[in-house]
Amino acid sequence: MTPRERFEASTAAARRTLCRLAVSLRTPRTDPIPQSLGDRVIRFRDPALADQPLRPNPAYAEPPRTLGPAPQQRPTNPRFRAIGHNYHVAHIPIAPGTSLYATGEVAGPFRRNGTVTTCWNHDAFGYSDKTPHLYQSHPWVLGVRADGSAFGVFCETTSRCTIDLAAGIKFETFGPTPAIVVIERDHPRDVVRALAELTGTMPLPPRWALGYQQCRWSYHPDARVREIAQGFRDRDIPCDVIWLDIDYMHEFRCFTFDKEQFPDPKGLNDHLHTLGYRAVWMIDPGIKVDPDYFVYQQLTEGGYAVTDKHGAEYHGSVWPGPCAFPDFTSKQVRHWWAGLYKDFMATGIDGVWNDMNEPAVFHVATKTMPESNLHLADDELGGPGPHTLYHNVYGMLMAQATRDGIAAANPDKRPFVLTRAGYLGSHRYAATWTGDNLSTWQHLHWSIPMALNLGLSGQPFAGPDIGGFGYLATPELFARWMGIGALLPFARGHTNKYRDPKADGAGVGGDTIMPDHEPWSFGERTEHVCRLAIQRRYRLLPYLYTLFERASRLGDPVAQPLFFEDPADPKLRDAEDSFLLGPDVLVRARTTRQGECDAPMPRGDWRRFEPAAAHLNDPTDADLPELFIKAGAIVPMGPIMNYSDERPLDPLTLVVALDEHGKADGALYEDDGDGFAHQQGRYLRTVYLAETDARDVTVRIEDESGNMPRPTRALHVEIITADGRAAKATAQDGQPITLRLP
Ligand code: NBV
Repeated sequence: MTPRERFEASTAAARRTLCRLAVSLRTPRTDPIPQSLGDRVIRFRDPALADQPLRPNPAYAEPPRTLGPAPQQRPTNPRFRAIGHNYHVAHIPIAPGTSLYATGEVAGPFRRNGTVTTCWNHDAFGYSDKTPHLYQSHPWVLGVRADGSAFGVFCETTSRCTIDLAAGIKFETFGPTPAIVVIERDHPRDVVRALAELTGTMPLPPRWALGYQQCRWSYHPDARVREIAQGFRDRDIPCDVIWLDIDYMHEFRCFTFDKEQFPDPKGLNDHLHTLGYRAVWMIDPGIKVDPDYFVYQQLTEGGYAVTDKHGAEYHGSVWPGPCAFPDFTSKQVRHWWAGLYKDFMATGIDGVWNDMNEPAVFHVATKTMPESNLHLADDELGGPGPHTLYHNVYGMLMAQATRDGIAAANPDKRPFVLTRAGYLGSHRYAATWTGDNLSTWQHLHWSIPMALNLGLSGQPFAGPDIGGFGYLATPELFARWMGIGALLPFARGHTNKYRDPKADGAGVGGDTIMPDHEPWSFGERTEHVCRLAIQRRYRLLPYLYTLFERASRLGDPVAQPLFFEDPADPKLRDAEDSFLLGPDVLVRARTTRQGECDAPMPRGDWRRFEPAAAHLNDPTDADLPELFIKAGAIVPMGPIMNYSDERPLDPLTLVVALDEHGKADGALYEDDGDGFAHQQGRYLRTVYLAETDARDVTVRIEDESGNMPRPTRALHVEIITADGRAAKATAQDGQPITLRLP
């Protein structure tokens, strides 16, 4: 059967099922039907609709198995209500003192109580806290009760839905009957881990993707790309990745190169590689309608495009003018799309950036394709159906196909994809950024809570456009933003092409070109702060990589909210300008022009440390967030490098903060930084332990695992004492080392 025949057969079947399922106006029922999906993971169904088949949901890494009925009475029992067969409400009451988080990619307050978020992927240039929906959909809420115990609620729907947190948790869905899945745990971190058991974890990215990355819309022609790349090296500002935005394409045709401006993409990528860079190039979903263009030819010949409600190829306008859109809901189409990356990647491209995949469409009020458009959708996704069912997962499925494509093109390398649109679970395929923010203090402030809420929604690899995308940054704002952005999981500077975003309301068309937004574009002082900010990131890379490995194994967010440290402390619940990097490092940032950091410190003893600047209190460093290490922790650091694999990790520095018992410990994870040998055991995980005997502190290896040999290297130990003094000593890694406390 061709995809189209299959589609027609199944839409007829779907229509028959819908008729059978149509329900009339019903009165509310209060006893949901609970099924166990695992230890304290319960799926609730509306009792009135329990005979209806549930639609599969692509948030799950594997379809979850039901293990039988679950106990009836829980504080989080949802109450269901339905009107007709297409409108459902699930209400989950919350106890006083419960704080709510997550809800995916959202601007506005970090704690989400009182907010309403709509899940409907949307091209949201210059968004604000009033924008109902941004680029991604995560119908998922994390609740932290007064006693610090926690729960998570997932509304199993891909349709448009609102998450109303005004009074308890209310999901309103506009589509087929959803089930509600509730996860109960004693600590919020464990809820996020349990979510990762259902939705999968982020695969370990290549280490270079943790470095600083430089983008703009667009660096062109190729000589400008080379100039930017050289600019970082000449100024000793570390940078791992240069990004190529849409202007490299021939008239915005994906998988082509502009012959005049980019005559030799392979030569350009080779050159970037020589300087130690990786190159990430953009691919959008809109395929120019042009019978002479090979991608469009294959798309139409295969019948791979999304169609309108009559079954004709749908065309919507994007960058190249009228475009057709691959139907990523079909495995066959994803396979075809993946294949397109073979030649593209052969030019030496290292990673791919999927933009506009909400999918964004120009010149229509909805900014996307009609909801009546039709998708081929495989049975695993729920079978053929209208765009309204698949809109929110379109971007995730595109990222999946992209990841498959670049993995097949470079089977020995870890794929790196960045996606703008996403759905709960898209961390399995791609990292993300928070879209077209603006160069304002408000947007700088939001960048922390946005990354935190994405982390609590299962996406650990996220960050903002550093400096802000729209508008011209000021030197002060840019410096401050770099200080913060360089400590968030995904660290990329980016800016708009045009300076006047009002030109057509979408940042397009104004003819004033945005001035440069590189770290050196705002004068010497800003350049100095940016250099320090990025150097800090590179010194912390061994720790960051250890956190990413933990995220890929357990699902822990890399950037974590302060309340992870003490979930029962109500004072930590609203912290927006301070966050934890993993369990052991605390970041306190200034996100307003004049003000100081507002957040309280969590309990316990935290000590200032400074990885890059010469002095803790250098006045030019006031733009950099303060960094603290937790008493009882050991944080591994590396040397400053121009790029992440410029040199081996030598010397390895251990920053040690002893607790009140004179002890500390901490882990370091290492592997080749790329490839898959780590999956066969070629890694080294070392747990270092510091113990005190009178005034002597001995630091030694407590545990090691993995079969990567320990590199021969120097070990620097720095003990930060409670009064801020430091004891330092050097030895050979692998040997115990003893220091006298000052
Ligand atoms: O490809 C151009 C831009 C890109 O730079 C930006 O990061 C995306 O979010 N893209 C949006 C399309 C144009 C936006 C106005």
